[in-house]
Amino acid sequence: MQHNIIQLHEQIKAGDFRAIARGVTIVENSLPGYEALLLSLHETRHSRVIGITGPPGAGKSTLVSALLHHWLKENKKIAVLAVDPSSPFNYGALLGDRIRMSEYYTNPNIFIRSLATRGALGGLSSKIIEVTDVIREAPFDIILVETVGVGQSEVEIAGLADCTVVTLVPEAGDEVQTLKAGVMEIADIFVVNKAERPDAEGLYRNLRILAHEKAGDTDETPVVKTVATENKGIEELATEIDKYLNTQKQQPAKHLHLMTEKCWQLITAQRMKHMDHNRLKEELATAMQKDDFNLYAFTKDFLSRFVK
Ligand SMILES: Nc1nc2c(ncn2[C@@H]2O[C@H](COP(=O)(O)OP(=O)(O)OP(=O)(O)O)[C@@H](O)[C@H]2O)c(=O)[nH]1
Ligand SMILES: [Mg+2]
Repeated sequence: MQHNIIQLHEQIKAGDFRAIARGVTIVENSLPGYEALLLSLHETRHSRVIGITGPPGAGKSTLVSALLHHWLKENKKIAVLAVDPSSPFNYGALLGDRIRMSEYYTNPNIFIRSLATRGALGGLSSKIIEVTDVIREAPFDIILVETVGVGQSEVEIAGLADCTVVTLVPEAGDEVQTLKAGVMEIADIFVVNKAERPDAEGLYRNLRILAHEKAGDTDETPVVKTVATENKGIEELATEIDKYLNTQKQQPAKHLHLMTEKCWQLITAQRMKHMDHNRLKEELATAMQKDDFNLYAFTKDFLSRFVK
């Protein structure tokens, strides 16, 4: 391994913020040393990854900020990773309300980073997994990862977090009936945010019913009502997260399941690395001109040339 990567790894393990930021940049952009750094990571860290996901505007950042504030009071060391944030200044602005900005930039207990990997080659989810694992190497107690999405992307991040919090808002009330089965699968905790709204109760009840139906002989997925902007329900949410993480420790089968999901994402990304959607389209356009065009023959040939 390159000497500088060994050194960087040591600094990350020691919790040096500049080294962590550098490590994230290397991995995010697949810079030299990228693979060596990932290969040097250990799997014995104790930090817990909490995924906060949900549709755009559901209040994920506000929730993250409220949770962050809550845990800071307990002297926890926390990293926040925001994926595809609508505004890179989101957290700065949000935290500004709660913590003095100067403190936020110098507080040794908070590391905040956003990842703008829209359209990343090899897929976004593998990048999030890799970056999270780099941050996990540092001595944080908690890593909060905010990702946008309802649907596929949620399913993709299933293996990322030790605890996945799916955040919904009352407007989603009718959609709950049609929520993809995958979303039910990945939610360890549901949050009904903006719960001060009158229709929140309906969503809450629907989710409780769904959680009950899904449960079988395991515990029901908790549903927590929050008003993130007013810190309401945050304590309860933090308690549910703690509770979930504590029971999860005794569930090796779940851990194995999450690891399998993560590994699957990484394999998919590796296999797709040389794929190029535009190129595929161009080649198809040419191939389809021929009378003897066969999609399966084309696919076989394309794969043999691009998947190593
Ligand atoms: N009324 C009300 N507004 C809220 C609540 N929580 C968040 N908001 C507001 O909802 C808007 C979106 O909040 P964000 O925290 O940025 O939502 P987000 O899910 O992170 O949004 P994206 O990252 O853009 O997907 C902001 O104007 C918040 O102030 C809440 O509990 N009640
Ligand atoms: Mg946000």
